[in-house]
Amino acid sequence: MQAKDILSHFGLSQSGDHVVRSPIDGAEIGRVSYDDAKSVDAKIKKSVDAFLAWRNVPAPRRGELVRLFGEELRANKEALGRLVTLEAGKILQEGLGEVQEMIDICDFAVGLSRQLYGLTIASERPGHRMMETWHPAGPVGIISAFNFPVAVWAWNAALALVCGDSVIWKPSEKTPLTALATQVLFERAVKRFGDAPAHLSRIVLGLRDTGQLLAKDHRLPVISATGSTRMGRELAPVVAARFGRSILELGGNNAMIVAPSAKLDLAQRAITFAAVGTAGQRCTSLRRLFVHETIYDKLVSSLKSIYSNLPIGNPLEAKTLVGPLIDKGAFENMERALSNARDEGGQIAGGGRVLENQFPNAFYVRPAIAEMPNQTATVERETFAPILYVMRYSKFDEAIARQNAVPQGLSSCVFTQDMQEAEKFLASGGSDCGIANVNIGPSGAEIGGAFGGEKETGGGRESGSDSWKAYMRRQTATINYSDALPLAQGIEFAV
Ligand code: UN1
Repeated sequence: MQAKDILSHFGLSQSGDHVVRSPIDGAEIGRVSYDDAKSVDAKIKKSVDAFLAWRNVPAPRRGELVRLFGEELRANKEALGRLVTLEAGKILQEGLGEVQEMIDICDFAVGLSRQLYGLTIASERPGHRMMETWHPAGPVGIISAFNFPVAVWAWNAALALVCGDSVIWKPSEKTPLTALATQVLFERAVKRFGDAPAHLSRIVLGLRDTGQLLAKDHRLPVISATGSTRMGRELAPVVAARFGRSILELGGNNAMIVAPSAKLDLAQRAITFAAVGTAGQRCTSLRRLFVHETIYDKLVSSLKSIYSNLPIGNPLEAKTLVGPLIDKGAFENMERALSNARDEGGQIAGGGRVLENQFPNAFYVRPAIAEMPNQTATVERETFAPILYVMRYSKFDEAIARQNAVPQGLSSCVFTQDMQEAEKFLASGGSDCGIANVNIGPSGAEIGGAFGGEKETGGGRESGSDSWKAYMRRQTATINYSDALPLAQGIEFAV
């Protein structure tokens, strides 16, 4: 199925002033029109109206809408997964996996719609009862990135919808078509549901300034934004200035420690998937590898041989494991990082553009391994490309300290069979990241856990566990069923 067929499968028009190009070959795959401040304002107004009606629908009934949406996703997994591949350039297996991640979060949210539990709290006063109730927060603004063009929206939207919120989505300007296709599936679910308010989910298209319009708007009490740390730094103060709540999922600089006892065959596979999968363009991609000095040569030489045989090419072809970078800017960033790493004493294997003749308007690269003398300034920065910085270590505690010594704090992992090391890694003095794994790579998290990280990663949590609480407002209620009016803290106030 070509882009044209997929777009007509979703009934999407192909007109508009802005051309959308596939990173696979640089060809035009669609056109869209951008919103302006006036249309964004009108859409936010409609989101507010939708919220006011939706918040009164019982939560399990709201779950039914998300269940129907999950059914639409199941029925269209292949088409939407392919569109993800065409528009974002990730291999088809990962495009399909992304849609599966949407389906999974829908299932999770349906269950959650019957479990929005609050606490009952013991009151210190006689004849009183205290309780905590979670109420819908309001319309939620969702700003998403190109690399997970639909799954990350779904993490937010599926939870927000069962929590009684409406959603308004600004997808990356690099991937608007997958967003529009998702919206079509959502509208089908709304139709089958019957009596949901109109405009429960809206899309606004545009560049950074469109995201800023959402960030600024006091009618959106929650803004969930995924992207670079630079983006978060611009956006968070704008939301904070109006006392809005941000859920931030920003840059990562994820590490793996490989200890002497590690099962190297598993570690190698985990490293390769995490470092070169999605062409190194996941926020959870593996970027830093700390290898114990006794196994360093063995592991690094086998990684180099795996890297030299990686199938790089068209992500729609089944044998491909590494697709293109998203655009020229991404390629230039990779080149710059490699040249800086070289200047800092790094030994680089791989890197550079490939398949230039076959795809002159696309940017395929050979993933790179950069053996670094230490954790230099370049290693401390997140470069959204398949570069793996490798360093040796001698003491486990020192490896943990170096892992933590970067500004970002998203994902981390250790490969070890030594229980003491594994437990140390997970203990309070261990990894400082939001995600810490043992004998699993840093990427490819399941939806059931809370997803996000600390420090420059932004501190937000999305997806599983109790992340849903960020989409609701908490109300503490105290009820007096006595005939007296005792004051808390024993205060006497006779009138
Ligand atoms: C992202 O790159 O923004 O854990 C999200 C993972 C995926 C999500 C990544 N489930 O790698």
